[in-house]
Amino acid sequence: MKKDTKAISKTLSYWLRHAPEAGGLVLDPAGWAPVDAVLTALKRVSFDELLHVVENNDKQRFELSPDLDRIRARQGHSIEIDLDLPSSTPPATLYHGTVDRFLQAIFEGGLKKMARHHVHLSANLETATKVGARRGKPVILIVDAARMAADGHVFMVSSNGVWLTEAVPPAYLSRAEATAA
Ligand code: HQG
Repeated sequence: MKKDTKAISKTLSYWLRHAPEAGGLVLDPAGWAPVDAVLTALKRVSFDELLHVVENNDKQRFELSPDLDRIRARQGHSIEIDLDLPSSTPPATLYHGTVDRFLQAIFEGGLKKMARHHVHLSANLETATKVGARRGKPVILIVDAARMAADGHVFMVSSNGVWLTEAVPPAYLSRAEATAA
């Protein structure tokens, strides 16, 4: 009876962030897909099950429009989407979790958005540690967001609390002392 919510979530991430055509979907410029079309593409998933996936997703990756007619990913796209987020003043310090093998390139060229639309930063160490741990032993970088903002760098915060910016030059980066196992 219970569908695999994790599998549905992965499929949704793929369609809504990277490859809408794989689900036969067309996203509007802000990344919204019609819920009807998503349900048709998912096959045998009811609206209630979709709602369950959206509400229980561990990182609140998806959101529904207030009228429940449309769904989108809150961030993390590789396709061209205008999330239309206002710029926000960041906390003085933000964190980025990565791994040792990227450090040299990061300290030379700064944090880059790579395949995504923005560099993703976290307001807390715990989240950054989890993000880094996806790739191996996490290494945490401290971002001097206060100084970046003072120097004119623009920050946005997604509706699920991820801090986004274009790039973080090396001058604003330092390595946190290793605490994570
Ligand atoms: C690294 C997940 C070499 C960067 C997470 C990272 C997050 C560089 C990787 C969200 C570099 C990009 C984002 C440079 C950055 N040279 N490597 N100059 N600049 N890197 O996945 O921040 O599950 O695109 O350190 O929880 O790891 O998708 O970014 O290791 O919130 O919802 O290049 O993805 O959320 O990797 O993760 P990613 P990220 P979701």
